[in-house]
Amino acid sequence: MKFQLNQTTIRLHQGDITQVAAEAIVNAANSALASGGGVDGAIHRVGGPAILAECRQIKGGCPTGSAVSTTAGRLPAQRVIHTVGPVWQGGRKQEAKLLGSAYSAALFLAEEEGLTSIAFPALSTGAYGYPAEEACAVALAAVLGHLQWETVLREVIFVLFSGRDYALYQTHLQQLLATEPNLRLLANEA
Ligand code: AR6
Repeated sequence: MKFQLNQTTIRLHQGDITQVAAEAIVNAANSALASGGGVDGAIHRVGGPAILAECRQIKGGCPTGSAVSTTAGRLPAQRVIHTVGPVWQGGRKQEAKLLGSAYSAALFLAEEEGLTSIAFPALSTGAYGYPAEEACAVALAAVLGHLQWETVLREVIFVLFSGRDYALYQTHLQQLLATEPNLRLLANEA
């Protein structure tokens, strides 16, 4: 499904983020930038050892809510943007703020590097336990908020692993059509 907001297309895609040919793909990393499971495991497995080698050179790792970038190794993307969402602790530990900040930091970094397309997984909703629905609302608010401003980004892709997450994003974006004056539906098909 495709939407348009100002100059940028927002696309929903169901599948594996390592197969997406966006200029930047976002990794759901941890603060130590140590390879883990989920999206992170898949990115290092498919992208090869050059990504972890570069992660190890980054002093201070990547605090929660921030982002750093590395080569994409053998992935079809040009760059991997590693960002760290919060671990869900019940909702009163600034999780929403930190999750929004993880999305924003990745968008700013992509822009700084002149990248025009970026693909996000559903940050924090796997090993970090953030409830999918709340996380979807935060992700869309952060991205749509960012796209109100001048940007070099021409495409933002939300890559959802499950049909359930895809449907969640679809429903939420359709609801936003009513309240977001600059958002419009481009195409219904995936
Ligand atoms: N492509 C797209 N989405 C995926 C893929 C994939 N290949 N694999 C899983 N997902 P997670 P987190 C979905 O756990 O919660 C790692 O160990 C998955 O279904 O990857 O931010 C890191 O090293 C879920 O909806 O990230 C960290 O320690 C979403 O991606 C920690 O996990 C995020 O799940 C980060 O946890």
